[in-house]
Amino acid sequence: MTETDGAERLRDNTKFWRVLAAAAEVAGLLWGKGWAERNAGNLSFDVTDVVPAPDGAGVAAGATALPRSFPELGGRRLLVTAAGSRMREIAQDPDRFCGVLQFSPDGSRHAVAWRGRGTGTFAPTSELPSHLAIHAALRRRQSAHCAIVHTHPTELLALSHDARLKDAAQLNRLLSAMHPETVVVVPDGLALVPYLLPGTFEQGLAAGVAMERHDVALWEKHGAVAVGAGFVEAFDLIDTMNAAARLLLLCRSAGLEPEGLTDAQLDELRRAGA
Ligand code: 2HA
Ligand code: ZN
Repeated sequence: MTETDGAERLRDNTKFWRVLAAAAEVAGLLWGKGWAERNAGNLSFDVTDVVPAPDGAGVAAGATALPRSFPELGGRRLLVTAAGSRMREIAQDPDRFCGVLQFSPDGSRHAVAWRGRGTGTFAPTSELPSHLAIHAALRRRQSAHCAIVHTHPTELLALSHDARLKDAAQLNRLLSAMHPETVVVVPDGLALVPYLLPGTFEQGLAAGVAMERHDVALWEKHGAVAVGAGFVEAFDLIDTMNAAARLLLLCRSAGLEPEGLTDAQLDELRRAGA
């Protein structure tokens, strides 16, 4: 399909516009939270079941070749935010700052199937490797989750600079003791991904591995990422974990060492949620 045909076909696609509306809503929340300086953060959504396959379904030979293929993504379509786009802009104009990528049947290449309104060309987010690796992990998990949110949540990031908190179990214990809600909303806790150069394939693959068993991950000294049925659900996971981090830092900055929930109280919470 040409990009113009794509726009024609998507005009009356209510489900597609709902995805864009949710992207706009969450982009506004991220900006409002102060987690989205300049072009920080990016979003993606597997729209394979929402956006029909382009005519001829093939991805032209001129399509972008990936450094490695993601067979799980073969033939699929992903909505992704544009390189350099700002969350505060996406909140206003989601159809201008998002595009749809169509993957080749073997998942080794992608082409722009829809480039958004008003832009000459569409270049996907610099964090595309992590989005691809995480969507591939979701397919391997046979997850129904379609949405990925990456952002820079201030308090979680501050904690990721604490050299004493390099161990995910220890960090999760600390966060859940601060805030019962974390046990309810993120029962498996978050994964910790050691710092790697943002936007690299190496970082993306590490992000994908972390999401094999988790719905939310903290990327050391960089940001957080979460998956969910929709953008709002993914946002909620980061928001809940960040609330626990904020409480911890607030206590510490007030000079008090928080008592936290006891092991017995945490066990009781887990049993209640099970
Ligand atoms: O898209 O968040 O990690 C900008 C970033 C880089
Ligand atoms: Zn980032």
